[in-house]
Amino acid sequence: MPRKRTTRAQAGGGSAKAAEKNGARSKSPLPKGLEYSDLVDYYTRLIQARSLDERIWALNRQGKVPIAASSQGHEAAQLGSLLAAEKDGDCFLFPYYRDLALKVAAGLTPVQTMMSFMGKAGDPYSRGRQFPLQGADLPNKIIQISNVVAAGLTQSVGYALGCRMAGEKTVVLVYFGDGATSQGETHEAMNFASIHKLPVIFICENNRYAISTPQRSQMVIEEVASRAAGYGFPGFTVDGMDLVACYEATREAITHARSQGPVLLEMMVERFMSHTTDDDDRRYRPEGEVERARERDPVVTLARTLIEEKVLTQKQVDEIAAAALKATDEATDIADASSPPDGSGLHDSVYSP
Ligand SMILES: Cc1ncc(C[n+]2csc(CCOP(=O)(O)OP(=O)(O)O)c2C)c(N)n1
Ligand SMILES: [Mg+2]
Repeated sequence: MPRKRTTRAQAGGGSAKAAEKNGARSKSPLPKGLEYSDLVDYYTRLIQARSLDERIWALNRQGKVPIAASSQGHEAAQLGSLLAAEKDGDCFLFPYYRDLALKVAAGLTPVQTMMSFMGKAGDPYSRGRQFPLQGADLPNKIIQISNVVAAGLTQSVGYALGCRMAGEKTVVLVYFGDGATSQGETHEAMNFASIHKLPVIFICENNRYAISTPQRSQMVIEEVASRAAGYGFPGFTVDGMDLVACYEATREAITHARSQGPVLLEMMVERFMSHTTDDDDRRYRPEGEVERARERDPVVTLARTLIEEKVLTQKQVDEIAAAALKATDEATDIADASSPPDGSGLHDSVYSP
């Protein structure tokens, strides 16, 4: 059974220009195809996503956002894999409800994000008619039809088959949680994709919880990645708190998927917040668990490394945070002042045979 664990140190940056200006030097060489300017760019996207995520949680407590699932702690997995997909240039994404950072980094603007979470007509996914960020964002090559756990896996496999039939070389990345692997649809999707050698990368963001159910109550195996052997394709376990490791694993998986068929990547992440804004994880998580997990927060570790590597100064890191906060403030005000859907488009985008 192929397995891989990555322990390499992270590296990151602030703005591409800043990386050049500070004379970035590489203590630990970056993997193939990766430049410091990429890490600088993705660090900046990560900070924007985190800023929006934190604001959304606060707006829920003010009664302005009905419900939200946070990606805090999952960002390195989401952005590392996206970086590989963007560099490839021909990938399509099927995220799940916890992939706010992925969607923001893929091109969703702060204003569009806030429109969606506040249920306003400016939501590009469903025009404020569904759960936040649920529907499709085709300009950014994203489909997430529903929050039904594991439903995205079969849909993504069908999409990959469609691409194959159309003669396209697209690789599909589908994201899901550890709990989703207990669903029958996961088996159906993986088995079908393997039989037809479809170009699908199954990305499990394993935070070891399905709401309040811990992993040990979902499966007796330690690694979800080991399930791939049962379907006859490779599976790897990756440190999902390490953006570079996730980039590297996904880059290799894209090459494999396009030429030989599916890959399962299990990215070990930490869920910093409760399951959703409706949940209180203090009722079921051991005391201190989240605090310990936060020591591996990619926001902190990436900033620390890029400063140590002299890619950025502390001042530049602070400027990135300030710019993100400003964009979040402006987007909040714009979305707050805008209108909900007025009902006239009720039948738009609804399937009619
Ligand atoms: C088919 C189905 N069953 C149950 C639910 C309720 N539900 C929503 S999220 C969730 C837990 C999923 O956990 P996991 O897949 O590990 O993802 P995570 O939220 O941890 O990222 C459940 C049971 C659902 N949405 N769909
Ligand atoms: Mg989970």
